[in-house]
Amino acid sequence: MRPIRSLALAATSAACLLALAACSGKAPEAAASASASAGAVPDAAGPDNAPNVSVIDPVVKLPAVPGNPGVLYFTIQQTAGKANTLVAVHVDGAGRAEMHESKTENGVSTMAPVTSVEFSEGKPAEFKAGAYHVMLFDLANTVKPGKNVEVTFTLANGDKVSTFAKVEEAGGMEGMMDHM
Ligand SMILES: [Cu+2]
Repeated sequence: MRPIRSLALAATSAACLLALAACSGKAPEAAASASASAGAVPDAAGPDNAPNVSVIDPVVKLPAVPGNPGVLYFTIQQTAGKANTLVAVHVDGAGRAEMHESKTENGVSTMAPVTSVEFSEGKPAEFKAGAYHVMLFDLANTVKPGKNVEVTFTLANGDKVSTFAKVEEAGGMEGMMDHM
């Protein structure tokens, strides 16, 4: 009989693989239907500033294993005006950036892409471990610890916010999984 500990470990890695598969795949139907503003096409030529909106503590966490996706954490907030919806994030040096939401049910962590995240005055959207996060695929090798990369946030109304995120190393195995 196998020790319980190795079984638990096996289960953990299976969940991890499943999560990674979800990351690289297409958005599940459930996630795609969640957004009311999914049909809104941001104006790419819109102004490069969203009034009253700011991004706090943006940080890119590199994957523990090169080639795996990295992750971007930040908080987006506003100080006045109508509620806003974040619909896209661009990170210099990442081939693709996807907004995801992590959930833990019955002790199993999963994540799925989301197309929009709302925030409003007094209700910032927090992108952090175990919650919303931005998954970064195809990271260029110029994205290194200690560097800053430009990050652009696009809102549903076409406004954009640009800032720089500092790049940090992942903390080993836990680092690789902590965005879940
Ligand atoms: Cu993810």
